[in-house]
Amino acid sequence: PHDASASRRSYDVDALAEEIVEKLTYSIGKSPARARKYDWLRAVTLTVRDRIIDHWLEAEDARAASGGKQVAYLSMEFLIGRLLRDAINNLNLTTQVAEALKRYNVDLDMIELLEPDAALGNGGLGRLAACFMESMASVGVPGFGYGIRYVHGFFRQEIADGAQVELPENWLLHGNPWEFERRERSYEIGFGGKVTSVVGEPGKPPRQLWRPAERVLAVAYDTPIVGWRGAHVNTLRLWSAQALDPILLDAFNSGDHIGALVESNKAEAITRVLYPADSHQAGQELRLRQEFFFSSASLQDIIRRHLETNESLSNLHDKVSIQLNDTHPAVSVAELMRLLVDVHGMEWDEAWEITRQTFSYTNHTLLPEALEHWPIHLFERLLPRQMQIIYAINAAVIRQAMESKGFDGGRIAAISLIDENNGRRVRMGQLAFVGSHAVNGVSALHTDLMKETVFHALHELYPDRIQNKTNGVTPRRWLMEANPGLTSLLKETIGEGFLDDISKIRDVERFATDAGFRDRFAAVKRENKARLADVISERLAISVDPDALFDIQVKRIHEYKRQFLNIIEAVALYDQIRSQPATNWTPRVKVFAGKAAPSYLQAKEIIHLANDVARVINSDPAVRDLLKVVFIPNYNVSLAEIIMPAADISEQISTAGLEASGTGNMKFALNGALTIGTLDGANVEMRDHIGEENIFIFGLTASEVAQRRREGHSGRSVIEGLPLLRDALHAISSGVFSPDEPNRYNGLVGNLYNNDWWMIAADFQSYWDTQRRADALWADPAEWNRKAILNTARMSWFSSDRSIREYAADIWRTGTDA
Ligand code: 26Y
Repeated sequence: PHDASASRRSYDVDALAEEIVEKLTYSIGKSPARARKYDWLRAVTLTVRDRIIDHWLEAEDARAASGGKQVAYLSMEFLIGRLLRDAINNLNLTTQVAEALKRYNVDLDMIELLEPDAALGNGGLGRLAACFMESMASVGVPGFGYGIRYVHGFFRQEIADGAQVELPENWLLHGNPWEFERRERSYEIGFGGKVTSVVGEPGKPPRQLWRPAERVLAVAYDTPIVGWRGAHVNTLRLWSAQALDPILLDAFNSGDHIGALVESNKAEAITRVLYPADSHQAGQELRLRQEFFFSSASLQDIIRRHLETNESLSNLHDKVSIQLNDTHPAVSVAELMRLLVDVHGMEWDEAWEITRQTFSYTNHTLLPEALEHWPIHLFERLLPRQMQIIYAINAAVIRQAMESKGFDGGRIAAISLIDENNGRRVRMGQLAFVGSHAVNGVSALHTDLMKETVFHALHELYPDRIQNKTNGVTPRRWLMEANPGLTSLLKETIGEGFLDDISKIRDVERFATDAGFRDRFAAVKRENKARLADVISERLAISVDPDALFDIQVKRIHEYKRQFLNIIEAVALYDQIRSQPATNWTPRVKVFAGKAAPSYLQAKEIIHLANDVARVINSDPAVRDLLKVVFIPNYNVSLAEIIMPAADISEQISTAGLEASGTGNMKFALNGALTIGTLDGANVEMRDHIGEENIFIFGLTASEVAQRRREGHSGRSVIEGLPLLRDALHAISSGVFSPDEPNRYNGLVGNLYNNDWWMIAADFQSYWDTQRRADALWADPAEWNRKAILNTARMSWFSSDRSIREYAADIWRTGTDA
């Protein structure tokens, strides 16, 4: 491993202390005596940043000199969270910075908490992009992340009278010390207008020229991403939209003061706010503008950088690999073709070959409602030349399918880039697929299902294109930084090797039967639970007992993730505790957190129900603290860092076949929680690694779900045969938890009777039984802790370092350090 001392700036405490005050004085203009805590945060950030910059510039030089291949990771979302602790940890500076600050009576932990959470993403997909950026820098894959610099990230959630309220998020309010504006990296992005044919050289086809009606400027903001031990620094380049003319002076001078600003407002609207939906395509024009804006800017930047050191674009695919994070940047396929053919004069066939060799595409969902498709008329109006190119690609693909594989009728319709059934739409999944040399799913099960469902026909046409790349999470943020207690215990027990090579964490397996170690492991967990209990007490004024079983479900709220199933189980348990007070119930705290898309009404009802149920159960003296239900508002990366280490049970209970992978499941298990889950997404592979005796699996499998749906399953007969479930549902729908509006949950409950699309009724008994098995295990702490330790010991494969090495070897064909 590289050593951070290669840096020009000193790492010793005296130097750090001196420099922090220097920043305070000359960059912020405050004396230590007058500095407020935010000033200290800024001063520390700038001091740490300098140490990253040294490595950053070295990495840039090395990269330019080597002329090696780079990765461009294109993603609409980067859910990075706070950066200071991550940077300090990866530079191995934690003790020194804390020590330096102590000289001024400033507490590093307190300062770190002041940093705003960069929430430029919705959930799993955005957080995965952030873990991947960190892992690329840690394993030595030279790469750029390309995305959007949203002024407002994911909304802040408050709960008022039990219901979700969305408030604007403002992470840039106090400025962002991590970013560098790069005015020289600006590109024009067009929208609308016309395409004209220009007669070319003799013997050559006419060239198409796009004359956009509107143009905006994309300006780059760079954030350095430092890897473990400072070995590498990569760049996260986020684009901000600006008007070419900040003000229309003619309009202003003639008295139209508002009109003078219309264009700049319209331009800047593109990067103003993150769309908060992760499961339903809204189909709005602004979203398509965002997608094209950052795709085109990134491609123009990639081309410009390429031409700085290469003579032509004919070797582009040897020098850069572009990963499309879902279909959000899929318009890039058409835009790269336009740039190569129209702007740089390349022949179509060569351009197509280079395009396909350059792109690869990751699919993150099979849910039909989340697949992107754009109405032709909208696409054509906004991106007329790209639409022509898509038609041309489509014609070529269809011709090839007919000639080489004899496709006709249904299979042509299935592979077509144009959906003819729903008012003619461009299918972004098909575009990304045909424009890529590799297409991947994010868990083994998900990849298999991709081949069988959405991409069945395309898989038949291109049988070698789909491959699996199971997700992972970075152990730096999700173990070392989130769980310093466990990290110290591991260091003392198995040495420090696992910090550089997480697979060595397996060495702790042999301590699972060591009673002394088990007690220390349990003590760390208890401390982490006490920390979460403090947060719950501060934010909600609810007291929970750190010795109770902490049963936690945190993730976006969605019907398929089945928070409803979990809540019904809580209600049934409540019912049982009341009716059988003499039973030896396991004290449990059920914790929920997560945001609903603002327009997703059922998801919002589920949040409301969780809060209603919590209020009633927590205030019922008959429960005697045997059950508490807590909904913690405003789930984000920083809250997750507190929650993951504090769980005894991790709820991963999606309807089988619908959760592409999950990554929260990995964070929990790495921190020693036992999973209760379905055979869905990466849970399947987690079971294989952890051992089926150390994970609680329940419920229908993906193929059983598909079968039930084919048979027209409905919940009614199931519910009527299960009094426990029936009574719980009756309580919910009769207003026990919503006396102010007794019918509030009629719709939610009615859906289970009439349809049960998400198999909540179908899986209830199995879920209930499995929870009671967990209760029984809890009664044997030695055994529980043994299994928890085995979870931590056996999760290393789910490191994003492993995922990135697989991408690098099989898709990008770039090197890594190790
Ligand atoms: C098109 C728009 C509505 C949209 C926006 C965001 C559609 C989807 C998304 C985000 C999807 C997402 O976060 N998917 C999750 O990706 C994770 C990383 O691969 C998976 O672990 C997780 O199972 C999947 O739901």
